[in-house]
Amino acid sequence: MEYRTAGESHGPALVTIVSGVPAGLALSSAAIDSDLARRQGGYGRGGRMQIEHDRARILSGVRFGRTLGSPVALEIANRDWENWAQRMAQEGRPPHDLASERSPRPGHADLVGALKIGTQDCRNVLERASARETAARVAAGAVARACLAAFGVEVGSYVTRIGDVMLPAAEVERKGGVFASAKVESSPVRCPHEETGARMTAAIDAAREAGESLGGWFTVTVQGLVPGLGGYAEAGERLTGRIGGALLSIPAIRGVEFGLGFRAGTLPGSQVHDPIVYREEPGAFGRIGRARNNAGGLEGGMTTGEALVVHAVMKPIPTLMRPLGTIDLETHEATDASTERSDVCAVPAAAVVAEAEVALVLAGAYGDKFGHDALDDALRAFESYVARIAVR
Ligand code: EPS
Repeated sequence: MEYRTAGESHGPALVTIVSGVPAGLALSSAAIDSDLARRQGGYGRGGRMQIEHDRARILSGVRFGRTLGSPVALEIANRDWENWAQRMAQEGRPPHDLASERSPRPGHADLVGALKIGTQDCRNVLERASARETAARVAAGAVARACLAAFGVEVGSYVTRIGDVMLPAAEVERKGGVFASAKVESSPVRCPHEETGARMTAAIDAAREAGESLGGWFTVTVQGLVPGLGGYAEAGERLTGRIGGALLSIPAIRGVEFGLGFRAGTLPGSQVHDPIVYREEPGAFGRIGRARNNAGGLEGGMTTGEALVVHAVMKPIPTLMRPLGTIDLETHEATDASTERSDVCAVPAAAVVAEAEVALVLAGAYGDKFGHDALDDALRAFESYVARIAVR
């Protein structure tokens, strides 16, 4: 499933067009809105989230509650637009002094973007580079999530680290890397371990107090994936690359690991690869399974039938209330980086965005294997495939 987005952070709206959506999928704006609300949550968000109440308006591709097989266009209005109508006007001249827009923030797209497009007004860059755009990605991802649900697939996420506060590895191992969604959704930082979550919120408070920002780590899990999605024969089919690339396209994401991750490079092969077993009790896709899931659900660029477990690291938000040094792009004098309203920590929100990105890749992989045209046809092809691999 492919998507594009458009829209500035303080423009009238964000839009997305999702293509590759099969016909016959039940889709309502309510399903999309619940994901948008999850993205808006999370302890450490800034004042903007008090203003916005993100809702998707379906503009195309749906009739009588079902998709038509045509592109699905979605619009999310920016409520804050009315406060920015002058500064973001599409006509006329800038009404204000641009000095405050000429101090690029280290870590944001401001400086390199301004050089790239030939402007000293960093707002021309930052309005689009802002992670506000990820609301549109989440809306697109909700369409993919609905499609995956038809194949019995469930996508979730949880936060494992904020700054120096970390979810104990023993907790993760105890749960096999997958937590009940109720535990996660009720945590203000999407951390399934209450005591660690409380320490994370305290770390965010301390960072806010110090004019700092914090990054962290999160994990996306996907359960119910049929073995054999993706492909080993062509570089572009490999889900490892497609999921990795999708996650790294999210602003501020700096690294991705699957399953055992970087530790796989520190252990001998016998401790890394997952023994193949023939189970007494058949699972959803037959008796062939794995004794463990160090691979994180991918082997040879394809799903193994085990849960997909993918980790990512987010760097701290670049807008600092005690700003780093920068230069004025016109005078070249040293100055402080601009300080506009922002988040202290957006790791919980980034985890929801990552769910959307992973869902889009996987819904596309189901379409590639079972057909993109009509959901019913794809489900029939899926059932016939499942019946074949189950008896082998
Ligand atoms: C965001 C909206 C933004 C920021 C944040 C994410 O709103 P505003 O800039 O109006 O305060 O809260 O943007 C960034 C972290 C960033 O680096 O650009 C959102 O909707 O997620």
